[in-house]
Amino acid sequence: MNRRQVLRLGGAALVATASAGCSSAGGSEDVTRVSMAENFAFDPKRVTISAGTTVRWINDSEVGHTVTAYDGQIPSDAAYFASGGFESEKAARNDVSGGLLVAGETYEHTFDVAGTYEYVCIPHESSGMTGTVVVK
Ligand SMILES: [Cu+2]
Repeated sequence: MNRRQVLRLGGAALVATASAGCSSAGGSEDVTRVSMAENFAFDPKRVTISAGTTVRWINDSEVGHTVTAYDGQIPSDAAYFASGGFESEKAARNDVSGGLLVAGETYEHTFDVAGTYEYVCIPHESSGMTGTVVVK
C-alpha cells in the first residue's frame, strides 16, 4: 500500500464517522433525504425505502414547515411520527408552531414497520404539501 492509498482510506474513515454522528441511531443505518423546498412541496414527494431506514427531512426554504403523519394513514402497528415530537395528528394540529422546522432545520424518523405512510405539512396542506413514505 502506498502513501496515497493510505490517505484515501483515512478520508473515507473520516466521512463514515461524520455521517454516523449525524444519524439518530448511529451504526450503519441508511438515511434518505427529503427536501422541503420553496414551492411548498416535499421533494421527492414519495420515497420508497427498506425497513430500518431513516428519513431525514430538511427545510431548504425560508418558511416554516412541519412533517406530520396522518392518523390512520400509517400502518396500524407503526409508531406515530411528527416534527415537534407529537404523539398524534390532533396534538400536532393543536400546536402547529411547536412542530415547525425553520430554514435549515431537520427532522428524522426511522421506519421499522413495512407499509405506506402518508404525511402532511400542516400550514401548507391546502397547497397540497403532502408526502408518502413506502417501507418495503
Ligand atoms: Cu410547508
